[in-house]
Amino acid sequence: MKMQRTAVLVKPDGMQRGLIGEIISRFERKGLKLVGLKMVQLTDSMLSEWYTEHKDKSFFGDLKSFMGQMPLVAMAWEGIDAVPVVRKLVGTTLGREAEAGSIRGDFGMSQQFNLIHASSSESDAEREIDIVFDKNELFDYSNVMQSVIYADYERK
Ligand code: FUP
Repeated sequence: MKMQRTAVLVKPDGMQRGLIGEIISRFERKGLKLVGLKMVQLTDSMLSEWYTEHKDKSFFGDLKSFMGQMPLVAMAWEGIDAVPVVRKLVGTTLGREAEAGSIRGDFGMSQQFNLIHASSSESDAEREIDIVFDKNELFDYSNVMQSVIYADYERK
């Protein structure tokens, strides 16, 4: 049980399909706290850093041009165990197989066009947040909702 921040991108297909509000709404109603939000067009070098684990894969070039084609909505969300919590809400990579009830499971059919990115580990989250956000674009503030979302002992 650990307070974490995680990075989310609404991908080009999610942007084009008008899913920004739906995605934000799902994280809000879960009880996560929005600590960063911006629109950004990722450059090739930002994407090379972002997808460094896939740099030797055959789909690396395609993935980067897909992701760099237009501005995206980038977010940082905070909560206890936010990294795995957000991954669960997002669902597994391939939309056709993703669990019903998850974002990809409810809205997607594709592998590359899977609507949304969410960090897969705490270290990835730190790296990804750093790629997209300047320090002064990330916020620390108290949100009254947090006191009804977590018990006192969880917030310590
Ligand atoms: P995920 O963590 O679920 O976003 O997925 P991965 O890190 O496994 O893959 C990163 C992105 O590469 C996915 F969004 C989909 C894309 N991808 C392809 O386009 N082709 C492939 O063969 C595998 C992944």
